[in-house]
Amino acid sequence: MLSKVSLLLAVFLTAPAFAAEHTVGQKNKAFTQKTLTIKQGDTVHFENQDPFFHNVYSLSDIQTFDLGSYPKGESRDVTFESKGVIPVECAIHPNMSMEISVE
Ligand SMILES: [Cu+2]
Repeated sequence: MLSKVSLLLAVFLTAPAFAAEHTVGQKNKAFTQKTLTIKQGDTVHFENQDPFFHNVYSLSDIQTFDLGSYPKGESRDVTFESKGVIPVECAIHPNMSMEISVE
């Protein structure tokens, strides 16, 4: 019984205290930040602020994702579960790129 309580406590104590949320815009065919440092478990909202479609994807070994293409005013979310530096790009505009550092 005691060991079960200890295990639960250990899991609780090692979990991130608060998962934060961040917003990165896509504006003038660029991400509004070239780099963003976040904590493991945080969520990033990628918000399209341009009057045309953008995409968000990463081919990183750390976390691969593709949020598809979406228009102005929409945002899509990624929760980053693993530590490392993750390059993020837009498939529609090859010059658009940024990096997310998950600590
Ligand atoms: Cu784009």
